[in-house]
Amino acid sequence: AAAHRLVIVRHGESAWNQENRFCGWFDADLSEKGVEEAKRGALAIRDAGLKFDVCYTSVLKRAVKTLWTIMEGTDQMWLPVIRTWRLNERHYGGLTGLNKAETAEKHGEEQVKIWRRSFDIPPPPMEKDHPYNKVISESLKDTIARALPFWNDVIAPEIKSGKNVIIAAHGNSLRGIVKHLEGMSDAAIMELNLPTGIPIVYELDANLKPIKPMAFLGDEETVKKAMEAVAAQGKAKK
Ligand code: DG2
Repeated sequence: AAAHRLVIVRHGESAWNQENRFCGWFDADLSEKGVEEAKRGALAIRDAGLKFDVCYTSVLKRAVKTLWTIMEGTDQMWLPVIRTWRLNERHYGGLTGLNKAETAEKHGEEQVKIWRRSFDIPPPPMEKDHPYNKVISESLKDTIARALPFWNDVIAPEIKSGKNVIIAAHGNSLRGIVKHLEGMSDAAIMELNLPTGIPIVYELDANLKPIKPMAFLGDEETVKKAMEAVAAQGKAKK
């Protein structure tokens, strides 16, 4: 039997997910569809009867609002919420703001897949005159390096002490946590896309190793469609 349970959820669709633009640390809001996705996620958690003791999220509003929506929809508005930049999306550097399909047309789908999904290759750095000028960019590896200390020092001890935890964060910050939990290889993580707004439940043993594959909360059709949509983002428009 599972010793612990963990729920992770990628925020609902953001305005920039909708426009298919690399977002990273840009503080895009949820789109209308994203708000609906978050509400649907909340209902799935409510229907599964899941209760929490503490919530973790990033300092980006698409994740924070998704968490609020879940807290409201499950009648757990009283829960403590801890926000940290360590759970932020990975910084997309010079790609920030660019359209993903146009970038694939310009640089090729293979290159865009490497930028989006590879483990240790960061996107190009921002130019001095980049509209979102902060000269940083992070690979998934860099993202894990700053997210994992928070997991190890704060979240894991809480789970081990018996608390029910939910984390509302981002495609790539959560891919980092999933890679760590499941001990996935650098190659395997490349193929993993997380859908927006669909809660994922992990059953963990006493050492926080998953005893089963991740389980999506929601109807099968919704889950399948969402995963296909994320995978299609880096394909050039035909
Ligand atoms: C997306 C992920 O992050 O993009 O930064 O554009 O999860 O905050 O919407 P999120 C972004 P991909 O790695 O899927 O291109």
